[in-house]
Amino acid sequence: MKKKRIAGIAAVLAGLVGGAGLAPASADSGCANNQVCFWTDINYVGAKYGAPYRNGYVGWMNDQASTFRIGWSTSPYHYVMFYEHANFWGHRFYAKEGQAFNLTSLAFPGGGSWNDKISSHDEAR
Ligand SMILES: [Ca+2]
Repeated sequence: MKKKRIAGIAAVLAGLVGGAGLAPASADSGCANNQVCFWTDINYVGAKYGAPYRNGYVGWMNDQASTFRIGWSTSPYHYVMFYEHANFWGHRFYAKEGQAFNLTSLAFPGGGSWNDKISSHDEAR
């Protein structure tokens, strides 16, 4: 029951920020300019979340992201720094516009992967 409710909220939010609507998740692997996009499962599957490069808290996507893609930048900032905790704190890594990763493939300091860990992200040069 709880799972169902969360999925419903996710779909509404995805529609608001990314225009994802109710299209099949696997058909929506893109990310708009100046946005960072996350999916709850690897390979762009599951619920999608999008936000501007600078985002102090990823909201309902907190500790749930398994894939990300960085949309192209139209500002002087062409990189995104991802953080373990909210408000740009904790372990971090950066990636460039246009890049996409399965977070299960990205090593986390001290062991494991970055899967289900990202809580905030910020623009960088
Ligand atoms: Ca986290």
